[in-house]
Amino acid sequence: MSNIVSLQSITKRGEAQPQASGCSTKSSCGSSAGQGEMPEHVWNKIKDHPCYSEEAHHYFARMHVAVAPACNIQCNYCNRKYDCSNESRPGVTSERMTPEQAALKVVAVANKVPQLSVLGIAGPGDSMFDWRKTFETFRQVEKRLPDLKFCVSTNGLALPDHIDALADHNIDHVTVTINMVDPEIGTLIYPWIYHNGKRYTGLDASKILHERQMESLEALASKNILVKVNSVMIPGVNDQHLLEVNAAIKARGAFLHNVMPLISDAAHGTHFGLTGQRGPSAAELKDLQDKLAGGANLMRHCRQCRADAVGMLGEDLSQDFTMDKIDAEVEYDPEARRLYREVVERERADRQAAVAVAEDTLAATAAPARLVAVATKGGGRVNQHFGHASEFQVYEVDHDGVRFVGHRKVDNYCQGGWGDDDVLEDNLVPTLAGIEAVFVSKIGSCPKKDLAAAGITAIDAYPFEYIETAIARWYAEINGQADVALGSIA
Ligand code: CLF
Ligand code: SF4
Repeated sequence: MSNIVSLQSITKRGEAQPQASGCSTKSSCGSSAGQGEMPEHVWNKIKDHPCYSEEAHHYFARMHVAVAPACNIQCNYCNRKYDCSNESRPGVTSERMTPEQAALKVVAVANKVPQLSVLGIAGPGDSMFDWRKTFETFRQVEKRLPDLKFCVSTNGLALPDHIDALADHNIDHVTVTINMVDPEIGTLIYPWIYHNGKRYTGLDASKILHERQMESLEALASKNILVKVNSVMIPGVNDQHLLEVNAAIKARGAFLHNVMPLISDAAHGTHFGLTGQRGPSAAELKDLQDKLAGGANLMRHCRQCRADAVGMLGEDLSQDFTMDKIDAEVEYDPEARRLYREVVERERADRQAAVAVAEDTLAATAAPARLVAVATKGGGRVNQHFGHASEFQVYEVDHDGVRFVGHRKVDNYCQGGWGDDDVLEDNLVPTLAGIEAVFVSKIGSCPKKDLAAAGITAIDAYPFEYIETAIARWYAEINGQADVALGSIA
């Protein structure tokens, strides 16, 4: 079983052993600056939810249980696959399970992953079309772990029929995938839907889906259930249209808007993959997200999880918790999660103070914005070795502060103890395009030199410091403020 990252290992100075294995800071949706002006009751709902709060995703984990295989629509970007352990994208799962099995699995994960705060049901089909299994799973889990947050993700077609049941089960996080508010555009994304016992195609299908999605948003808002809208950005199909989607969902009370890039590959067997529809580049996605600033709050830290994802958002422990590895007699032990939460509360307060100091210092600079990447295992710190990173978190820094703007997945440079130059040249350098500096806890002299040759500066001078503090120090230094006094390692 993988070595689950503990907060102690995150905060400890010195490199830990390798593992086996969003929101803008200017918005009010749970930024790295914390609660801000957010009402207390909303903050309490999101502060430990890794998807609804960018800050929380440094500390807390989610898990999905794949109990809902049936779906009532066809999306051109979806092909639900089973027994697929090497792909990380929505709809993919290694195994389907019953609600009883799911409850056992949740207990097993909670005992091993103290960061766990949310149980989500995101398919592999549609959680609200397959509502019996979804609600039965929540009923079973609630009896064993009453403090876990529950969350569902749905296409919205069946959702209006289950609003009261969601409220009755205390489910206060619902994600609806909305890719259009113009049914003409919907015809390019949805070939058919199945509604009230009948199959619809073309414009009729898209109109019904659109009306049901809008009805859902209004009904959820009336029950004070927090709604996140996921939209898949499909270049040439709905990319610019997502500005209208953002306005429409904001008007109907959505709390967050998560624009995700289309994942398209012929090998996935999806309609878009087979017809050559491309996904957006990292730059195109960021450009659209920047245009959306000022509308509904944006989530930028989504990792497009599998239907059986387990762990912190940037990691996947799903293969450590397949049913064959779970003891049928497992009992829940709450102690590890309780202790972890105590440590997080202390750590959070410390980090927020450090971020405030960093922001004050940056306010005095007047240099252009820069994009940097950070290797982190969690805790909001620069705490991962360059060679062990399978993703980098991307931040933008200027006089307004340090803002999380996304992530880039990469292949591991370190392969069994050796650096792989081909991975560096063919994967890491192209993936880090546009990034000026990479913050790591440690890096060898060879990759450092090779990155420099590609125009990327590797920074290993701030191991285990808070991300914002490390970036602010570097930025102040390159802009001639070498004597800044920023918060240091806690
Ligand atoms: Fe799962 Fe979705 Fe709940 Fe999160 S995921 S049901 S809100 S607990 Fe999160 Fe995964 Fe992105 Fe979804 S990173 S795909 S946004
Ligand atoms: Fe696939 Fe979800 Fe679309 Fe259904 S709603 S076809 S499960 S992406």
